[in-house]
Amino acid sequence: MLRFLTAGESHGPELAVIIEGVPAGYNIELEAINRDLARRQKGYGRGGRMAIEHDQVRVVSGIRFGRTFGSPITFIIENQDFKNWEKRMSADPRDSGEAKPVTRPRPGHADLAGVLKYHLDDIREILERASARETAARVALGSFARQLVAPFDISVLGYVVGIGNIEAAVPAELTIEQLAKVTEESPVRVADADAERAIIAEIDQCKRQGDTLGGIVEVIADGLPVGLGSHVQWDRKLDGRVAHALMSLQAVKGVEFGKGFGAARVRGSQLHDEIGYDPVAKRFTRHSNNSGGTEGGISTGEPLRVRVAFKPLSTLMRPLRSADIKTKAEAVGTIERSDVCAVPAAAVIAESVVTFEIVNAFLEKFAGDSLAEIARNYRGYLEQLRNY
Ligand code: EPS
Repeated sequence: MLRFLTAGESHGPELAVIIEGVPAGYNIELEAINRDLARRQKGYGRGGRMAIEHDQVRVVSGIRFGRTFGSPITFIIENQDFKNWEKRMSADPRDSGEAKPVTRPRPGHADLAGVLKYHLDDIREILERASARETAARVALGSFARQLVAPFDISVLGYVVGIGNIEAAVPAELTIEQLAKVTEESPVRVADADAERAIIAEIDQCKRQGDTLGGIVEVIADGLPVGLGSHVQWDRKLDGRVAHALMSLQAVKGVEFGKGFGAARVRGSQLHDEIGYDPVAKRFTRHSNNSGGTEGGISTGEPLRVRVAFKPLSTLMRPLRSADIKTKAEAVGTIERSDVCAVPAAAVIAESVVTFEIVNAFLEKFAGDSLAEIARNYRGYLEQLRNY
């Protein structure tokens, strides 16, 4: 199984991700990772920072001549903005007088809980790491992980199904490839032109009013074999692992699979996905996918479908009431440069973390130290299913 850690502050010199447990023998296309990093930087409603950054991975370990060989992989992503922050984010104690401390916590951000917990007197030491800048490292990770299942025809896509109170329709007839193409062309990653116009107008209005917007993202994973994850232990359940990964993203407030909260409002007879058998394909089939692709924490072989709710960003240009951490006087939250709406980027980020969890469950099931061994285990399992 893969393990990873990210490191880096939003205005520090670079972000890093170390990935351990990587099998040998995979050709890795760094340009594909850079393409996903560029997708994360797009989206209507972002602030000035994205014009400064040009996220690209630099490999410092684990890839030789374009191929993995079992060693831990380290990717570095440079923060171009660091040159504007060198003194204020310096590791050198002699620069400590260079930065005015941030003392007015923003409601909704990690600011206040963070300084109290870590006993700090400058909110910057919390906000730098709490920042969603960290998600660039997670997208590099997810995009790398995607390449580990590319030989097995698994595809994962994240897109937007609503921003604020505007819902975007998802045409049912579209294949996942078509949906990917349509949403990639949309500045707000939706597949509904009317909703796109309304969302852009809403973002513009929010910007004028110094406010922010959240939204809902859907991630679909197609091509999963039945049997990823397990019912036998709490921390092996696939949906639990995916939910944990999604809840760990900045600004996430809710996660639901398939019918999700709606499942609680209908009768069992209206919900559960009835079972059939296709003798030609020699596989069990389902008449619906209300479960969202898992039963008992195990993939059913139907597409995994999960929705994620992102709250509106907590940095407001017309700030909310707060209290200064130094003087304890009434104040308003600090104004930092920020985005009005980052939900289109969040779709790429959610796609990345779901990809990572699926790949990890895949590598757990078909474990091997090399691509050749994993492919053999995968083919053998498919054969076993056909002969069941
Ligand atoms: C963020 C605030 C903004 C965003 C940032 C997340 O940063 P800055 O204050 O430098 O403008 O741009 O997002 C990114 C840097 C990114 O790469 O997505 C925050 O407070 O979370």
